[in-house]
Amino acid sequence: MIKAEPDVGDLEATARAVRREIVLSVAHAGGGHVGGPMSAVEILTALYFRVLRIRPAEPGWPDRDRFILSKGHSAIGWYAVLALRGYFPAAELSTFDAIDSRLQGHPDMTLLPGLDMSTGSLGLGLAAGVGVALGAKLGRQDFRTFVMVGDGECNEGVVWESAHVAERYELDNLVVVVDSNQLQQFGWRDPGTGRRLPPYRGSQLRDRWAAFGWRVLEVDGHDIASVIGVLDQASAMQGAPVVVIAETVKGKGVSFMENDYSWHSRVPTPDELRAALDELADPVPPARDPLPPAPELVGRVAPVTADERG
Ligand SMILES: Cc1ncc(C[n+]2csc(CCOP(=O)(O)OP(=O)(O)O)c2C)c(N)n1
Repeated sequence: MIKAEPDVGDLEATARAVRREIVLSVAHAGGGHVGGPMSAVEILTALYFRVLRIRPAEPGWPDRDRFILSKGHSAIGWYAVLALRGYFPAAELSTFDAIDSRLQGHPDMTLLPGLDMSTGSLGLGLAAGVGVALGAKLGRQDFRTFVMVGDGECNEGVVWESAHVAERYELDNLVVVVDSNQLQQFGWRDPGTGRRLPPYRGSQLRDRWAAFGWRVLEVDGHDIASVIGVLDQASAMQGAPVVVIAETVKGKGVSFMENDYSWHSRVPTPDELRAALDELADPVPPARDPLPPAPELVGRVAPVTADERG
C-alpha cells in the first residue's frame, strides 16, 4: 500500500524491495544485467515515488512527466519500480526477459504501457528526450522530461550532440541524471596494472556538461532524501537544461557485487542469490510471495550469454 507521501524510511524499504526483485528476476530469467540496475535504484525510486507527476493507473495521461531510461540495459530496475508503484502486477516480474513477455531485457514501449521510450542502444535515449522536451516547449505543455544515462554511456558521441541541441534551445524542462557508478561493461584497461579504469577522470564529466552550457548539480545517488532534494532543485532551475551527476556504486546493496564490473551482466548462482537476499532482507516481510514457476520460454533453448546480450 503506497502512502500519499511516503517518508524516507518507507522509500529506503522500497529501494531494498526493488533490489530483491532485481536479483530474483535476473536469477529466474537466467540472464540480465545486475550492476547497473542496482546503482540506479534510489534514483528511480525517488523519481517514481516522489518527484514525477504521474498517474500509474493512467500511464498515457498526456500531462504526465516523461521518463526515459537511456541506459536501457538497466530495464529490470525500472520494471521493479514500476511494478511496486502499481503500473502492473509485481508477479509479472517473473516473466522478465522471456520471449513473449512485456518485460524485455531492454525496454520496449510498444509492449509495456508507462514506458516513454524504447532504449538499449546507448546514447539514443537522450536524443529522444531532447525531442520530447522540445516538443513540450513548442506545444506549450508544462510536463518535464527526465532522462537517466550511464557514465559509460557518456562516451557516446550522440550524447554530446543532444546536449548541444538542448542547450541551444534552452530546454530547462529537461533534467538528465548521470548514474555515475564509475564502471561500465568492461571499461578502460590500465596497461600497467590491467585494472579497469573509470570512464572519466576526476571532475571531467562535470566539466564536460558545464562546457556544453548545462547547469550541473551533484549528489550522493544512494541518499534518497538528497536525491529527491536535488531533483526538485533541478526541476525548478530556468534558462538552461540541468544535469545531475549522481555518485553511485555499481552493484550497490550486495557486498560481493559492489564495484565489480563482472557483475555488469551475470546471473547469480543459487548460493549467491541466497546470500544476496540475506543482505537485502528487511525487518518487515518481502513485498510479495516467492516467484511463481518459470513461464514456458517459447523458442528459447538456453539462457542468453553475456556475450550475446552485449
Ligand atoms: C551503442 C551501444 N554500444 C554498446 C552497448 C553494449 N553495452 C551495454 S551496457 C554497456 C556499458 C554501459 O556503461 P554505463 O553507461 O556506465 O552503464 P552502467 O555502468 O550504469 O551499467 C555497454 C557497452 C550498447 N548497449 N549500445
